[in-house]
Amino acid sequence: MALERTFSIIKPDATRRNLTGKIIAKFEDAGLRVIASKRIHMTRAQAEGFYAVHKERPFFGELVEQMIAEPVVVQVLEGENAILKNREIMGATNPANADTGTIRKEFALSIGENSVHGSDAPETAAEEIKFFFNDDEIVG
Ligand code: DAT
Ligand code: MG
Repeated sequence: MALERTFSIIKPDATRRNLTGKIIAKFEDAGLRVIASKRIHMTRAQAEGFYAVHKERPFFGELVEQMIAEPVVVQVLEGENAILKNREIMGATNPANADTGTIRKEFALSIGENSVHGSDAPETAAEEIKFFFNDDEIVG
């Protein structure tokens, strides 16, 4: 399979606890390369736009509040089968269901404060990368 790109966010619950390096190490150890990275404090409009697919869900308000509470680190990860591989490294959405060794098992506080976001499919990966990065910020 050719190299693939996916989009990742290290969420506020993780940046607040200074876990950025430990999380990036998990990506790198699994063979994913960080080819774009920046620390930003998301605006409410950005968080609402990014998570628009969830806007009818009961947890939407809480999700937006959590995403804008502290800075985040947005990244593009590249590697073989990067989208699926990243989802495996992240673990299940609810940390109670996440496998041993995954980021969410080790670090997540709850289903909402679950430390990382990762794209779920090629189409969403492309959209999410574009949402936060210009082409010249990505150095593959
Ligand atoms: P994932 O982040 O694993 O792709 P998702 O796309 O279903 O999960 O949901 C996006 C985020 O919304 C998730 O990371 C945390 C939050 N969320 C999802 N389900 C939730 C729930 N039942 N209660 C609170 N927050 C939830
Ligand atoms: Mg999702």
